[in-house]
Amino acid sequence: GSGGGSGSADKGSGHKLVVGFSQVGAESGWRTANTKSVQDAAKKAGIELKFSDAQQKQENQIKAIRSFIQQKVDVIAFSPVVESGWDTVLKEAKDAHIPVILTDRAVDSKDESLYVSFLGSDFVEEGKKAGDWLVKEYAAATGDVNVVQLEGTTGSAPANDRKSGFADAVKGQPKFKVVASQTGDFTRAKGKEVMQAFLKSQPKIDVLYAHNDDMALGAIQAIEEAGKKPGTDIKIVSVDGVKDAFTAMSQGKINYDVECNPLLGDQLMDLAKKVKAGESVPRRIKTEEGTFTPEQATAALPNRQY
Ligand code: GYE
Repeated sequence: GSGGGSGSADKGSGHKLVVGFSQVGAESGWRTANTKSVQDAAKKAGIELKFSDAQQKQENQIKAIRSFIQQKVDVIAFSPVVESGWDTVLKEAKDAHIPVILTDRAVDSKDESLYVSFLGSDFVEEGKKAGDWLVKEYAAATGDVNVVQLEGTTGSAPANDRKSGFADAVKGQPKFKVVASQTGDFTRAKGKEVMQAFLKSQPKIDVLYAHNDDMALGAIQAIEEAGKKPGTDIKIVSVDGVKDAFTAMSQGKINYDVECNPLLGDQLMDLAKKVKAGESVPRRIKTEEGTFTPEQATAALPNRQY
């Protein structure tokens, strides 16, 4: 400001780092926690965040990225709703010399020069953990174990990878039968709706594998409304580890939860600063995460942040 000097941490350039961030949407508890983490971290780091919510639509993300390019932001960060179809817009960012950081979800672009780093979970690993639990849980079972799967957003990295990781873990064991598999778009409402349809069309469901907690929570409502006991009549394995799921676990309604950490904000802002300063950054930064049994979830519940 005039006469006062900046006195801030902007390293004498007088220019605050500007990051354009295109978020997927607000489809789940995980997403809400992720958005808050990114916004809080930007504030803390003294970074100006231009935030845009794509409402789960790729076309909105492409528009947002183009607008960030026009505004000449320093760095673009985004969580791609689906994996495919990004090359053109990422090339535009590259031509404008604006570095792009992928956060949370990946793209399938062959050209690795289109982004500098990818910060997020290993979704294949998460799917494997869910499948490993199933294999152990039913180690003694001799008959068929009928599984229904609620998939995440069609074409998204977590839906693709959680499906394939799970399939890998159970392959070679023909007793595990995925009898129905459909997208619930990572939302509670859709999770409930699709589970209702599964309950009508499937005479015997032993296990529900949900690609995220919100769909599992929606499915729990459908199961209860059908007069069945979630966690007992139908066992449930899910992914994320949000507070509402931990509450359901403490009530015996979810049997196992694979953690996916949404608190990526600080690492993302750190990356943005380094990229802008011309420092080299790792191409891939994986989030560390665990798994929760009902006992572990119940113990973690009082301190769970999201
Ligand atoms: O698991 C789900 C959200 O991309 C990891 O997106 C994220 C997923 C998360 O809607 O709840």
